[in-house]
Amino acid sequence: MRRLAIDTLDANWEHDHTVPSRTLYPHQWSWDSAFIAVGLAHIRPDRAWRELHTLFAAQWADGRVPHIVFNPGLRVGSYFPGPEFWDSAVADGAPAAATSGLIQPPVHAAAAWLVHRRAPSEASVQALRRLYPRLVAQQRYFTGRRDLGGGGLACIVHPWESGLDNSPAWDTPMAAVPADAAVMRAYRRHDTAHADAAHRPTDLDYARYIAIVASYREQRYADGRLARRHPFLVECPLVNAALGVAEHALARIAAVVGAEPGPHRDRAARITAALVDRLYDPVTGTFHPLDLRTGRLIPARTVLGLMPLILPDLPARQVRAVLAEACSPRFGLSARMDRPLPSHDRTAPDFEPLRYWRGPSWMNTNWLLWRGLRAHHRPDLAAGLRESMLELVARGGCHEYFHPDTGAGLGSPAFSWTASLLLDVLAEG
Ligand code: 2M8
Repeated sequence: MRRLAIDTLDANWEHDHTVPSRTLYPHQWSWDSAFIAVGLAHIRPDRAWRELHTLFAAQWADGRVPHIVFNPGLRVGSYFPGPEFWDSAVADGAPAAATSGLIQPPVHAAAAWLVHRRAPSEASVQALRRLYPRLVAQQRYFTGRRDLGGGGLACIVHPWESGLDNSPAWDTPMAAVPADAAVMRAYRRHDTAHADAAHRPTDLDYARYIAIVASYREQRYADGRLARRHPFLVECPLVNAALGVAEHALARIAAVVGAEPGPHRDRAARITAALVDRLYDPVTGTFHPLDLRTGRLIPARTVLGLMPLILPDLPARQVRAVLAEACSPRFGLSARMDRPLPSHDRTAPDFEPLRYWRGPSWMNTNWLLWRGLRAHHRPDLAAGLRESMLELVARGGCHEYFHPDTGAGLGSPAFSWTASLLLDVLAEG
């Protein structure tokens, strides 16, 4: 399995970064690179740092780390929506490289810390020194310009920013975005040429994705007026949990690079408190995204609701509640489990075992949960989850996602974060 993972990562290495998949995603993706760096630390630490440096070289002046950095060497049409659609050059402070204008969950500080801890050296300290101010600027972007709700959490302005593109969590806010599936006739989708359309978002989903980007692009990706006019404004439990974890990681990095850890710890505590205050529902006993346009929590119970477990300072009451939710028949976590957790509540009527983020199991959300279980001292559950992840990849290969019941591989067959997180899970038994 280790060999398969290394071969997959080597085959996806592209001069200064790793592509998530040669076919489906041939550019550089933000949170993929963080997960990839975690795995590379076990085999090629120099490449892990290169991965992160390349990504942060495309950071915008306002601190945002774009969710896609386009490879200028690829032909037009190698991904949709490509650089010509995003037109990042319209924005003030965009880098020379063509990028998207969106973000993804800020898992990079935690990844950088894990890479250093796995392979500490003079070079890793230098790498942390170089990344630290950039990671701090990334946090500032989220807690400053993106605190559109004014409650101390960051807001996402597109489902793609959550990383869980077509999660049922986004159905209600997406339904309010005016769009017509027919507009997709003017474009050629790249994903459905490489994966089964029944496993992917629909054309109507895509029409809405495109409409939301167009609205942001019209504002030249400036955040100032979003609160008044943008069609999608949501506080996501995963993005904000990652934001809090990043402050904890930055406190540790600060101690290595000679900066002040205290302010990071204070900010971490504030983010956790805001997350519990704004996104936790004592009635359902889980976390939900908050739709800022309606002021309501989104009722769908998806794997997003479990992600705050990655916060080491999550209060005991919420830890208990999230564990109960994860161990319920909705997600099936246990010390002896056949399959990792699905991306959506198995008992929900809109659970779709084959379609992307609407049911299939994914390695990254399970890996995050595994880390959370260890942080909260549940070695029994962490071991059960670990075994199920190893079994999944042993049977299905390094696929992008998996059927949550049969374990059959779906999406890209040679997917980088599945390979890299497998290396991490194998190493830390
Ligand atoms: C998927 O998202 C992209 C858009 O960003 C797509 O569907 O084309 C998601 O799974 C996302 O989480 C991931 O980062 C990306 C690349 O693996 O693919």
